[in-house]
Amino acid sequence: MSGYSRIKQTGSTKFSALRREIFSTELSFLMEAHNGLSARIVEEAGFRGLWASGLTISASLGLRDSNEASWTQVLDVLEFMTDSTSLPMLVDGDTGYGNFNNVRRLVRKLGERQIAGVCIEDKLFPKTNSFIGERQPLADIDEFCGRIKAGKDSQTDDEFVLVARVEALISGHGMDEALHRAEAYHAAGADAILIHSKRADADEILTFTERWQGRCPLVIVPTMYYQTPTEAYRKAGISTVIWANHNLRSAITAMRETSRRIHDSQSLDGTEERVATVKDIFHLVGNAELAAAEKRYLPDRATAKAIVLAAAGGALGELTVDRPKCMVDIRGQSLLRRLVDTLSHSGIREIAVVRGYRKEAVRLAGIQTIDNDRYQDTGEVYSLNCARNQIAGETVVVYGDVLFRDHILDGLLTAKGDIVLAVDAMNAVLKAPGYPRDQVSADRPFSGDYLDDQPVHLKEISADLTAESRVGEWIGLARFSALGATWLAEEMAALESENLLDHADMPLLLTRLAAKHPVCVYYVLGHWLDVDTLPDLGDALNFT
Ligand code: SPV
Ligand code: MG
Repeated sequence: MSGYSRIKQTGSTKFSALRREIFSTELSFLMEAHNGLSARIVEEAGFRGLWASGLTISASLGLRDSNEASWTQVLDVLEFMTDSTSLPMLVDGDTGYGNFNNVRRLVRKLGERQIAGVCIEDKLFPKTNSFIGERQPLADIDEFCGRIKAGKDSQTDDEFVLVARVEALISGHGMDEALHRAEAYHAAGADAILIHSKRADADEILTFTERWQGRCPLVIVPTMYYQTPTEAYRKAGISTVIWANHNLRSAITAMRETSRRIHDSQSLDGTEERVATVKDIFHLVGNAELAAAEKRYLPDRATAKAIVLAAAGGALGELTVDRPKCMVDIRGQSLLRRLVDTLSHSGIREIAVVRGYRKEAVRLAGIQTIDNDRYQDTGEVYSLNCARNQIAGETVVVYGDVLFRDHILDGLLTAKGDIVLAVDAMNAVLKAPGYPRDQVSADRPFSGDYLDDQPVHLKEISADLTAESRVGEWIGLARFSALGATWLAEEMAALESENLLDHADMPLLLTRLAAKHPVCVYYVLGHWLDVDTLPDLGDALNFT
């Protein structure tokens, strides 16, 4: 009985996909969505098209279906929706937000976003929902035909679908007026007619369909006559059914129940198994794609992990009575928190902190803790050995009481070598009285020459080097490649077999490594500090 030609579409754009649904010989279904997430859920359920409902988009913004949201605010929501699915979308364009001129701009902007079609209704701006009140005024037929023509003339794609919605039955103007209007809208260029009804049965819709005689596809919204079997629409030759608001309505029911239960029980018990999992959210928004993209685009060094040595007691008097040095507060943040932030900025997410003294005070989101319960009679290497299960793959080892600028770690992570130590070559440091214990001697001093990129190799770290042999101070930060990490583990095993593990310090360990393997020096000039004394703490306060 259909008079319009039911074209076989072969294109693969969203425009052609919606046109295919509207013009196909089968009954099609468009399911309501009101944001990106619900659009995804509609696609997941197997629907082939979306209805971007004016009522539910407004309601999800906490607004009435009365054009309270501006059309560009709606457009923003539509963009999220279309970006989050591959489905074509028929947009509820209400009255077109004004006259022909507003419709032109709306259709152009939808087309630019690959939004496949719009439905405009023959009422007046600002619109009122069809199910509110009686005898809402209708647009003048010729004026509305102008909106349709302007819309069709503005489409950016030949297959864009413009549906004209006839409100004559809803407004009590009768069947003849509805048919007369539909005919005029079809003649003005509408691709399809949405014939709306608010009766509890489908009688007037089926009568209209019979009298329409298939001049162009018919779209219906059976919200009020929901008990009619779908088969009746199929038999009548209706093109498309819109399930107009049921995702939002089901979400309201579920959210109300959940809020009430949690409010009343002051607990999540009994709720967890009734709601979607957090994992489900990750799945719906496509976290797997992001993880794959990270592998493709982020540098490999993002996988390095860090071991922070923070087991020793502090020597900062009052400040370290109830906590180790790394947890001393510096302008509202502990030293450890600042160190962890610096590590994270360089892409290091897996951070193990070896704690001992006042271990209960070492608490921080994003770290794993490892205990050295013998911290009182063991040294740094023993602590490091407590984390031996973490020493595999690229590993950064750092003292828990140092602070350094991001660029030092970034440079260390990209420096060549399987074991690389950050060494401060500042003259002032070299000449300081009471020169610190981690003095470094190497095969070449810092040259400062732009063209000098020859590797520098560690000879020794010790508290006791001659002024001539010192090239700098190890800042307490070292990087081991996967291979370097195996050398490190081997050397700790060697110390253990020689009964030296308990009391060895990092300078001894690194010096022994340098005797067997290349240990590279990465020179830095200041921009770091360690906190050993109260004056150091004063410096740290200024290190923002
Ligand atoms: C909508 O979903 O916003 C509609 C359909 O326009 S109805 O609410 O039935 O008018
Ligand atoms: Mg609407």
